[in-house]
Amino acid sequence: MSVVLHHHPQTRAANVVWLLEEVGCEYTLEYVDLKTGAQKSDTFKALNPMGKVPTLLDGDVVVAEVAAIGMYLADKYAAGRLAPALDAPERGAYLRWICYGPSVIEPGCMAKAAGWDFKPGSAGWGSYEEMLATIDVAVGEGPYLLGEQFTMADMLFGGTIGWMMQFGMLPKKSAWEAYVGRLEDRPARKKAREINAAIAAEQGL
Ligand SMILES: N[C@@H](CCC(=O)N[C@@H](CS)C(=O)NCC(=O)O)C(=O)O
Repeated sequence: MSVVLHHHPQTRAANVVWLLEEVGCEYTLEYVDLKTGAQKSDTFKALNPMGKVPTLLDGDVVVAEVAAIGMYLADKYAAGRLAPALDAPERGAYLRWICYGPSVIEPGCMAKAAGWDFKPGSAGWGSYEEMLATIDVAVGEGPYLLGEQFTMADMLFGGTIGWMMQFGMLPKKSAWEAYVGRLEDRPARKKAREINAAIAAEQGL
């Protein structure tokens, strides 16, 4: 088995277990003990100099950053099913919403929560209010970001807004909760939760 996810069940890596379950490739999980600082060891930093999980290995290929891991897995193991074809018109929206999570929602929510002083016109994540309006457009009528087709973009974008609503960094709008609820109901999502919970229990977390 060549796919190995360097993982901790109480981090962003937990979401990657869901991505792997949806993609359906074989994989193993390698527990990274954040408490002992294993993520900052020389061995781990040789894979990911940021010293962060998730970090995924597929044979000799190393992929870090949740969004990159999701795009990689969908293109390699679920092309046409979880990722639109390279020449499909849906590819534009697909890539846009995948990038929107880490490049706008995450820093935008962090800036708001931490009370950062910045110029929205100069910061890549812009104003919080415009971000909320854009999330409204993305979620739209649903059921998924691309309409009827569930894709990797839903796991990445939906995972991010679900997490942010849970931690009070985004408002709990009913349309957004209904969208995230549809994602939570997916069997692969439920299986990933069980896997993460079992590892957390095993590790005494
Ligand atoms: N931008 C990264 C963020 C990864 C990240 O922040 N991971 C955290 C856990 S959620 C981590 O490994 N923290 C341990 C540390 O920095 O020491 C991604 O999207 O994968």
